[in-house]
Amino acid sequence: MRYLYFNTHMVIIGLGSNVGDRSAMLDKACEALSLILHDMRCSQRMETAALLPENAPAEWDIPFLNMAVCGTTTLSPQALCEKTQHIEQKLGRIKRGMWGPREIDIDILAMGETVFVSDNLTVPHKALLNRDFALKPLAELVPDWRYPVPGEWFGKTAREIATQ
Ligand code: PH2
Ligand code: MG
Ligand code: MG
Repeated sequence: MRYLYFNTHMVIIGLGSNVGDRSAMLDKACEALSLILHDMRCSQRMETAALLPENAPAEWDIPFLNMAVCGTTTLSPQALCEKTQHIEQKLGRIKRGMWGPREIDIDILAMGETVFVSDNLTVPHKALLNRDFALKPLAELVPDWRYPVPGEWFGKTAREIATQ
């Protein structure tokens, strides 16, 4: 017997840029993501101060333009991550070390109720709860999404978490 089996996930992806023409970078990233996601929607864009490690060089302190997009996909977390990293490369992201300035950063913030943990990818994003520049656009797009990781925040909506 032949059959077809897949899960459709609602995915939220965070975008950030603080090098070069930030708006143009976000435009290009959104265009590329719209070819991967179904029914894609975009949040507003917001300028945010760079969150930096304590010993970061002063010249890394460049404001970001952040936003998020949401849509649906049947890709697995790993397969989606491979695609987003490929888009980063195609748009000319240069590696400058952890938290360094970046032409474009494309991070999977959440995939519906999925919890996925591996060496190089964690969904929901590890730092989501601590980062306003990710939480706010996410809450704008999917205010009723519920945090799926067991623990203190389990079951809380994006709206509730973002206004804490
Ligand atoms: N991304 C980082 C580190 N710091 N700061 C802001 N404001 N926005 C970001 O997207 C960001 C950051 C690492 O991914
Ligand atoms: Mg990031
Ligand atoms: Mg990243």
